[in-house]
Amino acid sequence: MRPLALLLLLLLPAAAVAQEAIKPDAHFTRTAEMVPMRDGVKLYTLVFTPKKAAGPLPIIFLRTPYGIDSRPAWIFDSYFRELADDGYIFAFQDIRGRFNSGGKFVMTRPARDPKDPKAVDEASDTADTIDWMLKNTESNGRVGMLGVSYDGWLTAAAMLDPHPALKAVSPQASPADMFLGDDFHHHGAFRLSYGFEYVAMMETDKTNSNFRFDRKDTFDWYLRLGALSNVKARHFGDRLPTWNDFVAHPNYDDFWKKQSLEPRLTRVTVPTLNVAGWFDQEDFRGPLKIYEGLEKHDAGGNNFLVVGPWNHGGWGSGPGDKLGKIAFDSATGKHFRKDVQAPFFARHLKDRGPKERPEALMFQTGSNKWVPHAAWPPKDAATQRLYLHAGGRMSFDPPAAAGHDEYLSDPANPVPYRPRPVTATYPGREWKEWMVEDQRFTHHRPDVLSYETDPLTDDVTLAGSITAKLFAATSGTDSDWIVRLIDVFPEDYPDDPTLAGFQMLVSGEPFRGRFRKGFDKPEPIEAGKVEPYTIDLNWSHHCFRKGHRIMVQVSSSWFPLYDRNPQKYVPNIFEAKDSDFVKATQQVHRGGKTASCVELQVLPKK
Ligand code: PG9
Repeated sequence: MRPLALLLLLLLPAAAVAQEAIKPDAHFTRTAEMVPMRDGVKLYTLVFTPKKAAGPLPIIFLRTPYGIDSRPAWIFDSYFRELADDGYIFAFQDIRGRFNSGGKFVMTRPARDPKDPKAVDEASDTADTIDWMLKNTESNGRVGMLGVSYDGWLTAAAMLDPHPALKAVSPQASPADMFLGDDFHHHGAFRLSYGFEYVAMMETDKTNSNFRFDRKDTFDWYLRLGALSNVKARHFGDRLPTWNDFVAHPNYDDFWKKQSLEPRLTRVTVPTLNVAGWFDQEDFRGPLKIYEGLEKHDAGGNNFLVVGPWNHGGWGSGPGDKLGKIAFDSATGKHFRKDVQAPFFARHLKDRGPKERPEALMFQTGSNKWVPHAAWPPKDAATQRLYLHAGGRMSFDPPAAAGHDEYLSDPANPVPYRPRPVTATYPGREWKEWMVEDQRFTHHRPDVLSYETDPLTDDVTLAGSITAKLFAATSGTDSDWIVRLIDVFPEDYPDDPTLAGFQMLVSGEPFRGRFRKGFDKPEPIEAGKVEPYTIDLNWSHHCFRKGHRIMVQVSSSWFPLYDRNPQKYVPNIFEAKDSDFVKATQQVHRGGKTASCVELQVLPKK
């Protein structure tokens, strides 16, 4: 920059340098339409066409169940800012049965029967709307779709059965399978607080309505609620269809299998940018499984993955330089929106910008850097086992002798998943940040086993899957096993003294013991019998720095994130009675033929 220009810039008031806000009414011509679908139902759709468009533009299309009228006010200055600067027609739609649209809402509606010409689903509604937009807007004939979570799932549904004009998609934080992972269950354990509060929000009426708790601490509220059978009796009756489905389908039956995206990931239809956040409290497994499923069919090299240090949708607004107390040393969200998301759509909808992009652009937590990978998981990552030892120790060497540790799991006093008070999910900030809470609040609870390594003498960098292999026994006839992998910061931490000794959650997952032979085959556990349990803790790209310790915590409840296991086998936990909940003595075995461990995919040392 020339010295005079630099001087002028320095003299300008800060506000004048800041980006000019996009005012939807000033920048765009807005039209509101009721767009007819093939079955006659009409969907409320807003179209924003830039007033200063030089020629036909592509369309960016977002569909949502959360109401579109309030979106434009904020989205053009955050999630869509760089796209708006590039120039697109933007279309937003309330899906069937929500807000101003007609028809009936069905939670994550299964794909339609292709043999039934009258059938509709989210892909057909998308296709009918794209048809309408091609006829009613001055577009260049190309459409891109993106969205976070439910909006991401709608994008994925459209991608699996695409309209020919759909040329690029970015499903972001989309659930893939609601029984195995994502919003409603993880490995068969029911996500109580989220499932309850989300269903109340979505199905009480056509708009978003938050459940009114009469206690600030929902930990206490859910504990007083007791057995899940009390939900209908005291609160929902039979009014909320998705709650009725939870009760009617406690196992991985066709109801769940039919709505899973995983069996349908058999071809890459259009260039696909999959996006996930390492600290996503709702849908982390989904986007990874969508990427992994599509990748098996990606001969054309059109399927990509980006994972950043974000909570659910955290890349959509703000700088993304921090989450809770954990700093990331750069504006990761801004970088994603400007240098990844906008160029992806510009390439496929406008033939502009670089053709090449990394197969997997992964933010390495712990070392705080973006790492482009040619394959994910990287080919040189090798499996290493961290074994549980006596005295709360953990090591890459197996123990010399066998033994076990035990604790009493009491459903009347479950382990909280975040420090109390556990405020309601909606609205609230705490839900968005609990995954970066210091895990010391459960360390040394008598019903939580903790194992940790010595301080590491070198960095240990995970790149790929984490799998806990527990050998465990219960005095009950059903049991949950929850495993958390934790990065323990050094006690002397001059980089940020407030993080001295901090226990940072890298990954955590439950496993409902009754499903050890298959999620569709629940079976009682034989009391006292040591059995193997394999718990998938998903992918990670975390660097445990030299001087840190690796910790594992094992427990049998994580409440009210997950419902409590009665610990006595009942055919359907949603119909359990309060009297079915019993204490159980839990054993975790180590060494010998029952050496519990965590398998980690680790990068070779540099
Ligand atoms: N996690 C939410 C969700 C997605 C899909 C189905 C049910 C819930 C969301 O944030 O949209």
